[in-house]
Amino acid sequence: MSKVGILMGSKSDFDVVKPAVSVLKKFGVETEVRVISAHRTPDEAHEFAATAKEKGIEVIICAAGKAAHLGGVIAAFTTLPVIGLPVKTDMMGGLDSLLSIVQMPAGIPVATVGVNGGENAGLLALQMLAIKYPEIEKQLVAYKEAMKTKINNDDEALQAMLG
Ligand code: RP5
Repeated sequence: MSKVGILMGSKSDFDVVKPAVSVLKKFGVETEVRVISAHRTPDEAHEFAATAKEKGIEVIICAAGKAAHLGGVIAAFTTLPVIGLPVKTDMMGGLDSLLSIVQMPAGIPVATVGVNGGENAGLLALQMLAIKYPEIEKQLVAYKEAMKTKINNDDEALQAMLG
């Protein structure tokens, strides 16, 4: 059974994290969801990253806001893929979080989704897992097919409305 670690720098990030947890659960992937901060609980961040692989975690999502160093710090201590999820902030609309996460120095990549992009963080983790798990790949194909149907139906309805 595949497993994804989902970390957030503060409990206040949880609303942004929820869609990632939901989509992973929907696809039958186990999650370990934790509040761990790069700055406030650095020892726990190190411990989590250093032991994630032996606990069966295959991808780690890190949500953080402001000076959002969680993803980078976790990526420093593991070879597992890390997905950064920037959290929207009052002061700068999340641009601070986005740049803190995406602008990693060469050698420590953090795959970064958009500001408050919780669902995409979950889906990207699923796409990574799908390389190894055919049952996840199958569900992703169905997910994309459903999306396509919805957009085509919306387009048809719009054409009908506009005459
Ligand atoms: C970051 O600071 C957290 O990821 C959060 O987005 C932000 C604010 O944290 P709180 O002050 O709400 O705990 O570390």
